[in-house]
Amino acid sequence: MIERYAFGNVLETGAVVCKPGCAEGAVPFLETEEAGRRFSFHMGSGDRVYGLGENVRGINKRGWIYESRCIDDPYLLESRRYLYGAHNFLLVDGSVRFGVFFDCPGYLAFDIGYTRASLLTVTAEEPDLDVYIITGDSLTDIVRQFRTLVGRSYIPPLWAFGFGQSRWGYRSADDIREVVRRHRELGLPLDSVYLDIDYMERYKDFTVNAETFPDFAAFNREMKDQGIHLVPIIDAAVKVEKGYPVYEEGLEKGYFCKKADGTPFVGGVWPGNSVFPDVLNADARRWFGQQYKRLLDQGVEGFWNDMNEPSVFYAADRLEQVRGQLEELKDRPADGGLYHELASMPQKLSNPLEDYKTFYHNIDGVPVRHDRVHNLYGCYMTRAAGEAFERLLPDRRILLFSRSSAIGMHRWGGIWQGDNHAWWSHLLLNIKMMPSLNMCGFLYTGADLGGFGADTTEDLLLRWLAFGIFTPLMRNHSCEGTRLQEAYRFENPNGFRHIMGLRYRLLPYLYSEYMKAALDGGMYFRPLAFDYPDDPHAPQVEDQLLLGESIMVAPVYRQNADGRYVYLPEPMKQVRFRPDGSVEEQVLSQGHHYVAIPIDEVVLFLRPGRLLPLAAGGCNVDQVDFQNLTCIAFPANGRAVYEYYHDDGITKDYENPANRRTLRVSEDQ
Ligand code: MIG
Repeated sequence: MIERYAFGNVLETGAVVCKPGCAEGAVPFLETEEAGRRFSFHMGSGDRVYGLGENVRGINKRGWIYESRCIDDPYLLESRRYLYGAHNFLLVDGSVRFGVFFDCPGYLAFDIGYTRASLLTVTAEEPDLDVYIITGDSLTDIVRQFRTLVGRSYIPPLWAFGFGQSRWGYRSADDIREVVRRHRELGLPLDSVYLDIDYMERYKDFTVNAETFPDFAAFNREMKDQGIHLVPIIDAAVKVEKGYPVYEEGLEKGYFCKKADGTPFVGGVWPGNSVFPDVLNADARRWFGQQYKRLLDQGVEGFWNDMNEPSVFYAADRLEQVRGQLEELKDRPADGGLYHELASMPQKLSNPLEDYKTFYHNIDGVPVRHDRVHNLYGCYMTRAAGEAFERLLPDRRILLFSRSSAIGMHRWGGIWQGDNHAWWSHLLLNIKMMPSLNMCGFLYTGADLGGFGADTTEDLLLRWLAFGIFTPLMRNHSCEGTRLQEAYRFENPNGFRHIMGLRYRLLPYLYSEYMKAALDGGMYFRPLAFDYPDDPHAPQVEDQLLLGESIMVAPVYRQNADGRYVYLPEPMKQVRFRPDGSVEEQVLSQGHHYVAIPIDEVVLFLRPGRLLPLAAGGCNVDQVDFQNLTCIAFPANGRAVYEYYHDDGITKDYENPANRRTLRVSEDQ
């Protein structure tokens, strides 16, 4: 059951697709204070709190304070309270069980036992919001209802489930050719190469540098002939430059965010002084979305939207102030005071939270100050693109994912998990974030495999890939200036070939599970406690995940570990994929086991009565045969079944009953 409680003047966020009427009376479970500003819940000692999508720390969110306040900060540290997204959905389980969604466009704080260990308090900066309370038979049931409320998750084309190679630093078509050549030479599978900001002409959105990428359309064709899709980045900010059509046209039509005096807000990002498309305005959004056509027309079929928190290195006005302050310091004698003044200058230059108060959106003719709707910006930038694709190519799927997001955006695109580091702790963070995001509707997601910042190591990349082969978005991406981390840079290409190749053997299962999760409101990744609610150990396990109906994964995330302890809530079949191509099956009893997992092997666990379909593999998605499957089974009472989904992976005929069939194995056959 879903009930909606409205407070204040609710601003439409677009998160919900079918809004129930307003419920009367007090919000169940929560104490409400100050008419919509604060909600609290007394947690029983064993209660668990799940949700919040993209954020730091564990699957159980108890014991910390989190916020919704999308920001570009490339240090995903445990001490942070908010990252790039705003995912205001919580699930409480224990003495009572309910889901709660706070539908609002502004800042929120979730104090989940931080100030007082037993108290959960949600505080809204603006008391204008809808609160949805969802009750149901199980956590999965509540999530399913929530997902009906917010609408079907984004579905990418099938090729986007292949492996993608990326790096901030590929500068030319020849750089890209080299990446493809090395993968093909070593038999490392590859379906896409990502273009970071350097493909553009001086960081201008929707342009291509004609010197480094001559004839971009021909280059796209050349790559597609080799089974490769190019996926360019699009930044939120538009360069201020006379004669640049996107700038000129947007300016003339008044489509950029404006300051109180009516002039466009100017901030510095990669292209230098830039303006910000008012994607919350319907006309501006349509116009911005239409710009993607410039690249679609040259054969592009996928995009990643970046810097859309929006990221502002400096507001032009603030920069001028700081310049003035520097001027004043010119003649000051050098001493400790001067040092501290100067050392604090970078922080003074960039204060996005203050700068967000200095510009406005035009929402249906009403000026709305940015900070009040801040968390919707990335969501609406991606929606602009998604809506444009529906207009321009209604029958085709286009790959689209974003850095910043809010619930609602899950209908238009996926997300990647931002600027992580090549740290073992961030591999674990990646594992924990997956189910939290899935609850909130974000299914097409993954982290930068190998780590974005800092230097990776061969073993970290191998272990990370051994988890990454299970995440819908599987992309190796890294930052300029860090150690080169394409699989072919390391000593042991066999290990990489085996692990990355396994993705293509598992693809029929992974795609089938993705589609069922999207179409039926399920979770692709689930914490153990969701499926084994009566198992007292299950809620303790945050480093193993159930994936779809058949399997459990238990990645290694510690350096120099030769395996790990795995908890089995029921007997399961351990399936070991060895580098020589052989598959070893062994039934393990319920309980704890130490499982040896050499650096170039992958182990997963098959549940009783279930099947795991496998394909022969391939070096890109086109080569995978989704019809001729072999099945690994763990029969219970002599039978194992699996509901298999497959479709053409290109069009949107999702509901066709021919897409689903039941695979069965019985022991007496
Ligand atoms: O200020 O485009 O998260 O993936 O490589 C950094 C360069 C801008 C941040 C993205 C990252 C990307 C990088 N971008």
